[in-house]
Amino acid sequence: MNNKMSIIGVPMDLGQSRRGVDMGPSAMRYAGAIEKLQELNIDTHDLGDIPINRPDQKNIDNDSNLKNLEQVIEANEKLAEMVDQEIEKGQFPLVLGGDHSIAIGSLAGVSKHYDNLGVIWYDAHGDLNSSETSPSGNIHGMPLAASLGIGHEKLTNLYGNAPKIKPENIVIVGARSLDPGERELIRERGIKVYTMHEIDRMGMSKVIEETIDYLKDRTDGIHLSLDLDGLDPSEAPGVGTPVIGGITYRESHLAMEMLAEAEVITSAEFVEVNPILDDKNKTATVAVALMGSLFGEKLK
Ligand code: 6HN
Ligand code: MN
Ligand code: MN
Ligand code: MN
Repeated sequence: MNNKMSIIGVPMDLGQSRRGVDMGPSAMRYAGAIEKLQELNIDTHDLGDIPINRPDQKNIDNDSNLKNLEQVIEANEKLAEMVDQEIEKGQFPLVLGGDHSIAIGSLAGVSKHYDNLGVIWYDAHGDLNSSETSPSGNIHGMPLAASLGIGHEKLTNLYGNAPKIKPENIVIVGARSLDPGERELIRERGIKVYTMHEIDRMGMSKVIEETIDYLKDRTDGIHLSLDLDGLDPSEAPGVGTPVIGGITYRESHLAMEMLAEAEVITSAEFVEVNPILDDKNKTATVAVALMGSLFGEKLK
């Protein structure tokens, strides 16, 4: 793996409705993210947090029903540019969220450097809604769709023309809460999904083995987008949209170790850590432990 890493914090909570997820980057730094990476002899540069402009008041786009659209776009443009620049300099970008709407910016920046970017979407949700299908108007439920070129034009064409990624280059792991519009899209576009049912039946080991086999030949880089709500809320309670019956910490640890061994991940983000909803920073601590596994703790 690339041994030079740039950490970019995105204290964003405008892509959903629960306050506190803007403190995710601080919570993960407090839990020792930077020290963990340095212990692994990774040359780590913490670039700090991207400034987020808050709207003065409740802010719902008249035409599309999207919440805080302008602010989410502005922050994601900054993030995309930073991610793009860091990769250009030869750095591995590690983005700390913030709600999952920031994946729009991460993927827009990363995709500048790949013709066939692969994406592992580790999440209880598909995040495949558009303004038409969204039950909430929350942009954090839309980043994967936006990156595919589906949804509001200002989100799909953010920092470069749509689409940023191809449906056949995506693998969703951990899904257990999919809205009707998301299910339709998954069927229509043939997106590969390992739901909790498959994880239960096959075991995480086989799921990740297949994921790597599937993505390895067809892609030229793989972005890991890890939403902490992919894990079970008993082990990662500090998330805004928990769903019971999730992935265990051990399964996640194994998944990260297998990805480390295969040396396939070229960029990553850890999102949806909300310390206000957490139990003694447990979720940020889990996130940092998983970073350790992903970046080769066992291999050193
Ligand atoms: N996340 N599918 C729901 C929605 O509002 O669109 C939940 C989305 C959750 C998004 O956890 O990143
Ligand atoms: Mn998500
Ligand atoms: Mn989620
Ligand atoms: Mn281990």
